[in-house]
Amino acid sequence: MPENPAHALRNAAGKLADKASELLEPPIPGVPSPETPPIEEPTAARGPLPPKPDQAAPETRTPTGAETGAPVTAMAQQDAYLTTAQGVRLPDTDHSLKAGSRGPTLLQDHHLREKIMHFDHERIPERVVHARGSGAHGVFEGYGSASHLCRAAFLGKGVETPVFVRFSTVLGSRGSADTVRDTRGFATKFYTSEGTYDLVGNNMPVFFIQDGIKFPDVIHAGKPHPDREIPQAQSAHDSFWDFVSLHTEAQHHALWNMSDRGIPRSFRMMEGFGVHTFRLTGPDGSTSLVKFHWKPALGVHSLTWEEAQLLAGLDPDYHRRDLADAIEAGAYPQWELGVQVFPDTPEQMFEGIDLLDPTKLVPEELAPVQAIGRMTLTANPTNFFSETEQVAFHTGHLVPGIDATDDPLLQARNFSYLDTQLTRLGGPNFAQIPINRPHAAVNSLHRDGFHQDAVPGGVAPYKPNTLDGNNPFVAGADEGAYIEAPAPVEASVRERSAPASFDDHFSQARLFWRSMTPAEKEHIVLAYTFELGKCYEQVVKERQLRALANIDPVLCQQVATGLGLPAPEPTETLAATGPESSPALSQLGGTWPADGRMIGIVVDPDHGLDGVQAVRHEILAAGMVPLVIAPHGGMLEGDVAVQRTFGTGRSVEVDAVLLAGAPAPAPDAWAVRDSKAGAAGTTSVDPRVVLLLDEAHRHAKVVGAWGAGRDALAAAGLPTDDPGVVVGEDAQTVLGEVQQLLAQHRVWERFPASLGA
Ligand code: HDE
Repeated sequence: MPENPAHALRNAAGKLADKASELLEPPIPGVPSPETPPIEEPTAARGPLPPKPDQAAPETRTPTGAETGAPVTAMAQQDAYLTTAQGVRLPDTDHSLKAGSRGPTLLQDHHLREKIMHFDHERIPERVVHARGSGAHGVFEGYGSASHLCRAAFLGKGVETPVFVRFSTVLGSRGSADTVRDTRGFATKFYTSEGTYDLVGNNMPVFFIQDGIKFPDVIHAGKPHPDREIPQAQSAHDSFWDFVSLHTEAQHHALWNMSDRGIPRSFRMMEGFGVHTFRLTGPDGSTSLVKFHWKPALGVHSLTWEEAQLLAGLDPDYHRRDLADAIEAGAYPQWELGVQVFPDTPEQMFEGIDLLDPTKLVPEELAPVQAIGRMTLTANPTNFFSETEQVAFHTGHLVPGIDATDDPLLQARNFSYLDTQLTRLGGPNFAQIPINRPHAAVNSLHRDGFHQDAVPGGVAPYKPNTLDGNNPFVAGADEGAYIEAPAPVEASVRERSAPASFDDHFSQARLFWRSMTPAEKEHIVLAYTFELGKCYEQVVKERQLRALANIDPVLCQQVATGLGLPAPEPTETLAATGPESSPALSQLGGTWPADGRMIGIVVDPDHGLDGVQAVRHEILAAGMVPLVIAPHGGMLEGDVAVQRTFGTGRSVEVDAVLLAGAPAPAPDAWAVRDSKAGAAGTTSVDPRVVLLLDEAHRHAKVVGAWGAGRDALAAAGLPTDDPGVVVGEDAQTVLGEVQQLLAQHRVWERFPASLGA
């Protein structure tokens, strides 16, 4: 694992920590500035502050990919003084130029004009889908295990390739909440030595449609209703369910969205999938078909639906913050890239599954995922707009050895992703924006256009030529040329149709349902009942119930009961192709590292901080983040900073709760001030602590208590012998047990299920 530059730099510079105690432990993530700011406005001129140690920026390459050797700060602000965009120093930026201090503003005020002109044009169109996203820099290291399958250099053993990753939701606008129920985008840009490769995937292995021509339909159905423009960032509305109940090939993906996969705990805890089948070419020219998988080192984990809804209000940036904080704290997220490999046969089928149908997955039990490399995200962007907003992915950004297949959805994507950048990034030169610049030499014959950053030489931007010495030359395979795999195309006629193998819309949805554990099934029932319950039209609900009947009678019956409607009979044979179930589709049953998890510590400063300081150190040392929750803000004994008060904190922000005391109701524990306080005065412990414990328990989180903390448990009525409630004599022992339980993500025994396995 690479050294955490955040910690190294901070300790070396000694700038951040202005207290000796902070030097002894990693800092709490979320620091806004690389220096502790003074209380008064600084007046002595000095240069721009350096980026924060956890941040990286695009490499300083020329628009045509050459290394410049300049520091990344060369692309940021220069000099100590405020200037115009032309570099002219300015004496004042607070007053416009007026005819007298009370007179009208003068048209000649060049600074006012330029400042407001630029501000007026700060926005670019948000992405039509995946508008809400978060990015990070990292590195990919090839294992070499795919080198016989694929000649791409970046998959070679030990080859390290810089990457930029953008995670996203699909439906919401740029400012929408992170924790909505939706598919998540998982797009990776590999800056390889042979040109840029983009793997533009999702956190679900299947898609709503089999042909790209339906994409505007499914997105129009999922986006807010065009008349009132509600609801934002969700599928719980009539038009979405109207569409998917009519267009039943969408049922499999819709079921994934209704599962816990639709509400991830963290971007760091999501799988990624390339969805389509791709064709790889090996060094000997042989080809194979593959599906790409990203496997997270931390396992796949989700929020509960109630947590997701509360967080959408309490911390709409929950996933963005989690990713940035984890990287800042040195808990670098990691994934293994893997492939399922299939023979490249003329029919492009595997075990009866059509590999060109993006509504189908191949169960891992039939084709295991073989690891081919590892990605580690090591740095946050320096500037959101320049990097996360301006990054432009494209399924057609391929490198030698990786090729598209005839999946009709992928074919349409190969048109779309270039097209969209023309309006989003303002022209055809978006590859020259720093975050999009290749790390391989560029010598195209493209010229001019909006935002041309390169200065092309020569007089002959055409081929063949003699005036520029015939440069650039075409390459052969030996010189690294991208050569399409010569895949045969079946003799056929032009027609608007789909193959018969695309007609099966239910068998894999059924496979997914059957592969869920009882707790996961319960969550799916709740999700459908919630979403359909939000629909206005009864016919939409009835039609969707018909689709559920074709997936599973129990699922259909449970949702119908919740909606107060009769459960219809299936119209299709309830058969699953392939295995009865695929255990790999379930999220439960393993143990995983708890890196970057938030541990809430409830303290009672009036009665001493029993073991709190030591436990904070241990949590930080274990790569997790302590969150001290106290009756009031400020610094407590031993320089323990309060991060949340009972008034400002909420259980959903933490993965586990530690009770280091049993604080009495604080002075603000009045319903009129903080309605969370409810009926204050009914317990000896602050009612917000009782609520926090009630919620944490309800969401099957681990709760630990020692010393007086045990009284808080009693006040909340939590039995000490309940699963996942840890009681001990001292903080260390309790933390140890809590950490072990956290490895399963939740205390699943606390979710008894009514549905059988
Ligand atoms: Fe996309 N998709 N998509 N998509 N998609 C975009 O490209 C599109 C599809 C995915 O973080 C857009 O630059 C069409 C499947 C991700 O910047 C746009 C079709 C999958 C991202 C576009 C699909 C995806 C996008 C919007 C059907 C999963 C975010 C802005 C033919 C395998 C990338 C942009 C980022 C973004 C079109 C289907 C994933 C409009 C027409 C299937 C992760 O070009």
